[in-house]
Amino acid sequence: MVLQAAAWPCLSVLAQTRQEPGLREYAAKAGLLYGAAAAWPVLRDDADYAAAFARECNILVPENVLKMGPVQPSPGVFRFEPADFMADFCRQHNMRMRGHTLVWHTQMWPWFKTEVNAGNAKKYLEEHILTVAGRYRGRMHSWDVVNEAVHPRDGREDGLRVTPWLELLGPGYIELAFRMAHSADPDARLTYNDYGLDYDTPEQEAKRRAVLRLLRSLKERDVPIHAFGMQAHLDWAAFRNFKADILQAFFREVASLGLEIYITELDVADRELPDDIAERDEAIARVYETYLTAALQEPAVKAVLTWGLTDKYTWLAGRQRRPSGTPVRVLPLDRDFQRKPAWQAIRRVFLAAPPRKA
Ligand code: 9MR
Repeated sequence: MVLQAAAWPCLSVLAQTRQEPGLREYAAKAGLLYGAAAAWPVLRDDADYAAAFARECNILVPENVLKMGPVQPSPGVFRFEPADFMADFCRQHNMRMRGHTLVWHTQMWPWFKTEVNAGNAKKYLEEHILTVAGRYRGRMHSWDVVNEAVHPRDGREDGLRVTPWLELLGPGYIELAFRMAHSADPDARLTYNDYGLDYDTPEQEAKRRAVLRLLRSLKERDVPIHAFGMQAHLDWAAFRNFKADILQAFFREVASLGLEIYITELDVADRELPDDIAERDEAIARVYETYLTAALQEPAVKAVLTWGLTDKYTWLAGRQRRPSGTPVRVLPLDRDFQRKPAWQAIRRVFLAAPPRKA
């Protein structure tokens, strides 16, 4: 029988799958979870994308659909269909799910400014958390309860970011959110998640200190918090400021508080790299490998998630557009779902990682 040309791409994906297990298997062997942020409605509508998730990931996090605005577009009206779809997808493909995120100052309720005030903010926040975390009770591996609440540049002594929540409820909104999330889903590992903590610069050092101070104060008050989420949005050019021992010392301090650590939003911006694809892919892969090798020396690191799986769908396409206009190449799979040097780099790191208990 002569195969039609159109059948070949399909066969090559099949061959690739047969030959080489997905990252989820390499991660599992090391006692780790590997996964990625999933876009909606792409996961429902793009079968190749869905197949790539099933093949590569044993944990998935919705990129946007569980944030405050998307999930509660009007007061008391919740839109769960996209996240429900993802939860079913996870169950079908034997993967865990993370929730992102119950409290953030971005992608807020569109009705926030007209409805919420100092008198009702606590009630709205509590109801939101109880409803959203309650919906997935028992089904979430972990929840980003509060996202990006630290920002020393805002000038507060405690390093907290000045957000509408802080202004309406004071710094106690963080503790309140964790307590509500715990009562809504006692099995989920409750996580504080933040960015801008990767490099050896004075600004990031100040932020690391402020994050540690927040985590310590939550633990001291017996707040139910179980993990710290290190977003790890990296950038090839900025990576010259990376020092493995600084990262490891920070992780040691976080772990000494009894917290697990998840790498939650890893990607590597390629804006300042030349267009040549082989050169660019190698440079990006080196950043993945260097960063993850350092991170996984810390036994408290239990999960690695990239912020997207394929260059076809990544927030960096809009946010870090390349000067020449060529498409970004920042994630483990290319736009045709083929594995890139970054994928190989992650595989090597998982193979070499000191084994840990899952
Ligand atoms: O990837 C997300 C993008 O689609 C949204 O437009 C954006 C809104 O601010 O949020 C992006 O995800 C962010 C995540 O929720 C929190 N950490 C930073 C991520 C990248 O901006």
